[in-house]
Amino acid sequence: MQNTQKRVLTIQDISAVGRCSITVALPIISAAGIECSVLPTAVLSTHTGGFEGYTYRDLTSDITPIANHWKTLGLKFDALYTGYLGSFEQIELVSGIFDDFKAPGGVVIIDPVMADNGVLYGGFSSDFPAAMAKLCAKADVILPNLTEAAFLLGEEYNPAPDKDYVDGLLKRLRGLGAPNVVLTGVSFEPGKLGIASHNDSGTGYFFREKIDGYYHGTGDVFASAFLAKYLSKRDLLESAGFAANFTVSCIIEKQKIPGEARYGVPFERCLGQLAGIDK
Ligand code: PXL
Repeated sequence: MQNTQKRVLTIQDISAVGRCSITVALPIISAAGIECSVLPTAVLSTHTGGFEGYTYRDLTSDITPIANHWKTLGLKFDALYTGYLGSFEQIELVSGIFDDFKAPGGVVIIDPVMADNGVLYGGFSSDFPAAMAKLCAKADVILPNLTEAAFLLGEEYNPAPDKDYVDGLLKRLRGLGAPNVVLTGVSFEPGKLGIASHNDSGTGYFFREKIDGYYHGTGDVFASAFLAKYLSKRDLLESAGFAANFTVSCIIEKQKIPGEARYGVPFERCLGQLAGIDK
């Protein structure tokens, strides 16, 4: 048994219903044996992807007092992980939190949640991606999907990427400043879907059989499982492959249970796969 336990801070919203952001990150990271602290940036009654009339309580003004209290405790985190951030001001504050709370040897992992299938999520203005790109310069690892990658770079979305395009995209993403990039939603042939990774050691790919359909919250499942594995192994492609396999397991469970996509995937049934990966 190790005599230390890794400690993570995740900074994103609480969507009370719909299995995404903190309600996904906290259980997944905890199941991997890692302590997970949370900095909630907003509380919503549901996420914004498929529900009408959701409530939104902005917690931006709580961020600095929370951080100030933590400073008095001398807290540091082995990883800081951000997902959905709701405003320019939150991006600015989060940037300062990276500076103040990253432990020596710690990592910043940014999932630049803001878009999918060629379009920005509702509520994000067209200049938001540039601010997110600036934040990404402070990350050790960024985890965009293909749409977010295009928005981060100010490029047109390419709905049918080939390998040359993806290889170029990975290099341009790295040019934003993060030394490790994992691109999700990559497909070069019908029936296969996966990820591409890129860092100093080179470019790697990992594919699984494509499962048709839309599964809400799987980006957050992927990012949380990636973080859990990466913290113990620090191997980019292996961690991304592990997270892809975990996400596919959750989708397979979803297919066994009838239910609306907007309520997310039953990752709870797969948490056992995470036990012991911190060792
Ligand atoms: O799963 C990403 C996510 C997180 N938080 C909120 C969202 C979404 C995606 O729609 O709406 C509030």
